[in-house]
Amino acid sequence: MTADRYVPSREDRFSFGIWTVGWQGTDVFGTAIRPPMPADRAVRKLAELGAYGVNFHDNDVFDFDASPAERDARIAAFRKALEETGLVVTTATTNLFGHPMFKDGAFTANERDVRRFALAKVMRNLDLAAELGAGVYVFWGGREGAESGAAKDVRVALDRYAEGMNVLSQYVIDQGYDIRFAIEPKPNEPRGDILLPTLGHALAFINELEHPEIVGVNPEVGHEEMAGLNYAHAISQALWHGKLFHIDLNGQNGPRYDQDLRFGAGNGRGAFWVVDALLAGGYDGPVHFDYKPPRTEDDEGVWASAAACMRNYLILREKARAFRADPEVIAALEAARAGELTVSTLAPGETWRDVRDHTVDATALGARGMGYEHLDQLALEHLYGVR
Ligand SMILES: [Mn+2]
Repeated sequence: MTADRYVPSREDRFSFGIWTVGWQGTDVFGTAIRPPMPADRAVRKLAELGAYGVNFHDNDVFDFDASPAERDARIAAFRKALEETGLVVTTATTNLFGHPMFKDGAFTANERDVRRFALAKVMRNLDLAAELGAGVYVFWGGREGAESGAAKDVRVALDRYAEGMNVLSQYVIDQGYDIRFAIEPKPNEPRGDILLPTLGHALAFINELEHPEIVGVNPEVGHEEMAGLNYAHAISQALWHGKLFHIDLNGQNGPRYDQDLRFGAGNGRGAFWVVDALLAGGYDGPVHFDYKPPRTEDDEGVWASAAACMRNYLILREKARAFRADPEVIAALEAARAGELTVSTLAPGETWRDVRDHTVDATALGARGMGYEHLDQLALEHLYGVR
């Protein structure tokens, strides 16, 4: 049976947000269709399926208004499940979007008290994240944005956003925590327009921070594809900047609402190039899934979809490796002069003076095809399973 090749192991470093399998299915048009899932149950089930780690929001583990005793009890149960299963906490984050107080954002809320409380909430969960061994702390600012033009001065809001990130960077440094931050861009939903809407916006913003060295990005497949962008290109650029601290893999069918399909569903061809880009780029963080089991699924369907995320990654990894090893692909890449791109445009020691008067046979260059259709067809045939 070929199926055995796609069974995940801890070495594959697959991780899930607790909120993914724990999503109760509440959406804009309907109420919850699945019961709440305690974080410790999610940990145990994910461990059974072959996952390596988890990511959590503070309020995935305990409620926003939990008493100190309730908070301690829920954290203890979570920690016990981690210890008993050997699953690690790779990543943590803060829920700065669920409570009504965050309706106008957290770090960029017009109301100063909301901003000050948001910083406190993050610091408190950073302590827990450090205690549980998380190496990355994600910032998804889904409520940082606006629906109307006059609601928020974007330049001032970015001042406050940067201020928040700077205060929290200083906190991590002063506490001696071995934690790096990862900003997760998203163009819209829940806000009409979210600040830092794409990977490019986030990378530029990071350069303006006081401690850019500890801040990177956590791009999500669906969030880039909602904006019509190419996720494989996004993560490749993040790797180029040395900023791909974390990834959120899932599935999306083009520009529409955030679908959060299981990885490999939706844009399957895009998913193939995502895995290829991760393998080529040497990404060494957790292979993290941030998806939502659709509302059509019961508990069994939840675990089937979680298992499918990992299985699809392993299938695509095998296909990407086979594609790169295929002698016909290697020949097609050569025919497309793909390797020539690695040769610098100027030779060592040359300056603009050496190319200022460079001449070419423009007609011959213009007439020469690149052979990309043949190359892409080979990729599709690997993906379609006929090679
Ligand atoms: Mn999403």
